[in-house]
Amino acid sequence: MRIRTTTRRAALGAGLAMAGGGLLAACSKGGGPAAAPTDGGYVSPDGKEVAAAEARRGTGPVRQVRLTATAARIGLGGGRTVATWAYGDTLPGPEIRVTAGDTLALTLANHLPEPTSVHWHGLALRNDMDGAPGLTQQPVKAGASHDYRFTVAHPGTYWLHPHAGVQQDRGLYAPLIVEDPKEPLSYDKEWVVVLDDWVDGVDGSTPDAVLAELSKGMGMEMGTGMEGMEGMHHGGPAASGGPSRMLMGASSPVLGGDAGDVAYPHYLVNGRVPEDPQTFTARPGDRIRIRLVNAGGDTAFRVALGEHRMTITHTDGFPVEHVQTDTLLLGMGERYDVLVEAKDGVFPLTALAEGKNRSAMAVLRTGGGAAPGADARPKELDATPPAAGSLKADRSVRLPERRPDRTVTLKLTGSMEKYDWAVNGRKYAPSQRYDVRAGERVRLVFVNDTGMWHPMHLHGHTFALPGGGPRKDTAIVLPGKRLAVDFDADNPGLWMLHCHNVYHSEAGMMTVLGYRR
Ligand SMILES: [Cu+2]
Repeated sequence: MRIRTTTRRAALGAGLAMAGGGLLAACSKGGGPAAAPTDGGYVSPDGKEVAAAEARRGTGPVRQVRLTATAARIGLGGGRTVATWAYGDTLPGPEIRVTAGDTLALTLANHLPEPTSVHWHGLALRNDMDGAPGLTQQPVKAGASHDYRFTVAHPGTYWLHPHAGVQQDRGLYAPLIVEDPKEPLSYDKEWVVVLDDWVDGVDGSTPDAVLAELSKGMGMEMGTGMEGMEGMHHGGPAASGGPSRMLMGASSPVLGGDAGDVAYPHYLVNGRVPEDPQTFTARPGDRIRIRLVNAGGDTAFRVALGEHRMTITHTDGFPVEHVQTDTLLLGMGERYDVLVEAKDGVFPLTALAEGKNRSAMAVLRTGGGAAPGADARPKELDATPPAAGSLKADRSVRLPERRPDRTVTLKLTGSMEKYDWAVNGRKYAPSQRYDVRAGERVRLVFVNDTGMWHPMHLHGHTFALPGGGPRKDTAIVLPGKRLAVDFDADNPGLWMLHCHNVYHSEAGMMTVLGYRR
């Protein structure tokens, strides 16, 4: 696959994207609407094609929201507090809830010491509101604010986070729930459950220090025989700040081997450690819709609710044919909605950090009894979670059969040893383009040439897994495997396509789909 490179660079060229403050000083203004180069024959994020696609979505009632990204001291429960960056002073950030068809008008105030943005994970929205600095907008500079305004087309469970460096692995994330004006499910209660792996502000660690440590690669440490030992930490200190967080030997059969790169000190459900969990109360017999979001940086979570079966109703916001399961696996960025019928008692909702032998927990309480311990491991976790590809899209959202007009092959490359994660051997540059044209049926073929799993995420579209499979925006690609997904190119612009392991994407496993004009 050929990569087109623009020959000229606009004010925000390849070298400036996602760079630090020194380079950003070269930008005339932060948060302005125009961003990417318009030469090279590609639809511009603020081009007329993007405006036309937005006009087709219509306009609904305007929902005004203000969000502040700021340094904050956050309690994780159990007396633990951390200095981090968050949306306001809560973790997760404040839930945003709108109805499909609404216009969301959100003003982001950046009180962080560095540039940021908001990306609306999973939304098929207008390209210039997608929040990819250096591609679809200027970075929102420290002290500046930025107005996002767009029509929210599809109901479902989504979330938001920055698309700048490894900021997402701090506390900068929040759920975005889009209600369906014609909701077909009936339920008594709804529980939004956001999962996270936590390192920021613990013993001096930051995600940036973790990235610096990982970026040095395992180098000489390879081949010492340590990689076979479960949960073994790398011996050396981090590049700057905190102890080593490199994880070696974390292994999971359902992830095809190596489970992750980072040994996090905490795993959280709705911002709390399992020793001091959130308790969700309901009555016995209540039907509860649980909306699960994996906001982690480097952790797949295996989730079960003790003594309950779950009925899977949606993944990545889109409905599926209902399937009962004991347990679920969520890669980073993935969402699942399930229905449960609450039994009488007190039950752990456990999120096992897959392959890392640690867990997060919340509690469902419908009756008396002692709360489960922090290390509760419901037996339902022992079941094999269904692969997303085994689910079927609900008929209402099934992608019609059609021969692809274009196939884009994306070889996932790199290794832990060199920490050189990339797509087709090329580290991310904002000038990269994989061409598509509006109106095409496009097939993306992910070929995982690495020894690790990668949750691959496409912005602005919800693709379909093969054989009438579920509609998703984030799909796990196992090591050594190939996954073909199809979508209709109906949302013009420049769209990020990347691994949702925040350390892999930041190392370079990220590229751009560009609509040709
Ligand atoms: Cu990856």
